[in-house]
Amino acid sequence: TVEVASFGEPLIGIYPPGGCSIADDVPLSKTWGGDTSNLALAICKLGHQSAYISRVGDDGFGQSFLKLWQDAGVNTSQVRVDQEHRTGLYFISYQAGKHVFTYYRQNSAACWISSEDIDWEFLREVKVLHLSGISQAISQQALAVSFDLLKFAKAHHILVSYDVNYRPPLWRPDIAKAIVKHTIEEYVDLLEITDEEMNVFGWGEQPENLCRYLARVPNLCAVKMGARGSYIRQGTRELRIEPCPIDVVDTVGAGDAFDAGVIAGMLEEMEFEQLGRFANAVAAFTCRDVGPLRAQPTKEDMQTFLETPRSSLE
Ligand code: KDG
Repeated sequence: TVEVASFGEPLIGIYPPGGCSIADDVPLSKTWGGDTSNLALAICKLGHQSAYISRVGDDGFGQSFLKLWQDAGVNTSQVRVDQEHRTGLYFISYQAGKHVFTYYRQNSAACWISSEDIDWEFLREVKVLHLSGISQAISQQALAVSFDLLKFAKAHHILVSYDVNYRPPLWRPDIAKAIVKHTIEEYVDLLEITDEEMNVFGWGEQPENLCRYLARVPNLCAVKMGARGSYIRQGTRELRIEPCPIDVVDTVGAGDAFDAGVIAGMLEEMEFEQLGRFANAVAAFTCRDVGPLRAQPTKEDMQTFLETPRSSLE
């Protein structure tokens, strides 16, 4: 049976060599991306079963996504092929040491998702539903589907994992804030957010503040702080996790991998501290190669990584 259903938009990513911009005269490479697709793939690599809920275009990119998911073991029974709209794209530029995304995703196949696409009987069996702010921001249809999914999850005691993943080009800040707040307060059990996003939404930069703000504290709050590590809170327990000592090649997809670590940790009923360290390490491991997928760890990778003494990693 499928343990995790992930809902959102898969995106083909086109990127220049490290440190370059798409404006430079350089050859570009292709990767598969999209936060929730990255998550579904990471869940399988960590030894769990996932399904993806979306639409792809009837084009080479859509076909390559279906093949990618099927080869990795992601259940694609909830992915529809849309005959009229294309698979979305994004370009990655590196500017001043940061990556900047340029989207070609307006009116993409995933924007046209409908609640009628979904086999609700199938969904009843899953343990965790994962989605993000991006899944809600891409279109009115996707937003409506997100709330149908959230309501269904609540009614059937399916755990909801939600990554804020705020992308300013996709929606107006006031609308984003209202929807993200409403989603968190009403539906979310596992919340994943970055310290930057907390700041943008006015919840301060200290992770401790977020939990104070929330009316109904989700079961677990995880704050991703990039090179400063992460923070998790569950009930009255809290933990700051130091960054793992690794050589960072590329951080794209690290946040998605972190979420997969949190979900896998929950499924494996890891103890609070162990779960935090595990998610933090899954994210770090993913930064060791280019793009969101190449360095996603397996369960065995994680065992070795977490058992290796720090000094031999440095
Ligand atoms: O987390 C990585 C994603 O941001 C990337 O794959 C692209 O999903 C993406 C988005 O919409 O920004």
